[in-house]
Amino acid sequence: MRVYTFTITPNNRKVEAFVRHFDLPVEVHHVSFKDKETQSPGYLAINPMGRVPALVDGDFNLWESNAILTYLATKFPATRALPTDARGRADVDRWLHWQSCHLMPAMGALKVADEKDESKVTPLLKILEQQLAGKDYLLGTLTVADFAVVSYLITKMGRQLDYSGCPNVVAWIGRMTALKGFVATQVKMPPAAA
Ligand SMILES: N[C@@H](CCC(=O)N[C@@H](CS)C(=O)NCC(=O)O)C(=O)O
Repeated sequence: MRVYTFTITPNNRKVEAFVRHFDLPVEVHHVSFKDKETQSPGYLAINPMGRVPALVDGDFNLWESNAILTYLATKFPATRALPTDARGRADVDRWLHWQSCHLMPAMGALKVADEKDESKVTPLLKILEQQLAGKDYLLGTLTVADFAVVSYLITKMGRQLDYSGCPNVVAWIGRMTALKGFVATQVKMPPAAA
């Protein structure tokens, strides 16, 4: 099994952190944007969107980061990162959809608004704060949903949000970033030129 990724973005980091956290037998291949690898015919045959991440498992190609997360958690049940009962699974799906339908656009709007307009993100942080009350992870125990959501909050922009009034979120981000998978996928920026 092979995953094509580019660690630095949240959709990629969530997948790579999951693979590394659980030491999954998945080869991690970092694509070269410089060489336009994601636009090559070979890669487009894997992912016609020409984006990363993507996963190849034998003759099965899968793209969309959250689909990759749930696939990996299903293939490797020892991760215990995806509930199998209907309600638990629906709960995970809820947070995965929330991440892609609400959190991601809100973070995108922030970028467009020159990183100053937090009006769309702040209410989402309050929802997370509520959800995390009395819990170590979004659903109590560690699931793929934690990987998907936190990856957006630990981007450069995510780290600059106003977390006042969100102690549960701050503690959870601390727990998540201490996980082996997130430590292993920290991007080391080159030192700024003097
Ligand atoms: N919804 C997709 C988004 C994939 C995506 O947009 N990937 C970006 C990096 S986060 C990419 O490959 N961008 C390069 C490009 O558009 O050429 C997912 O969650 O996997």
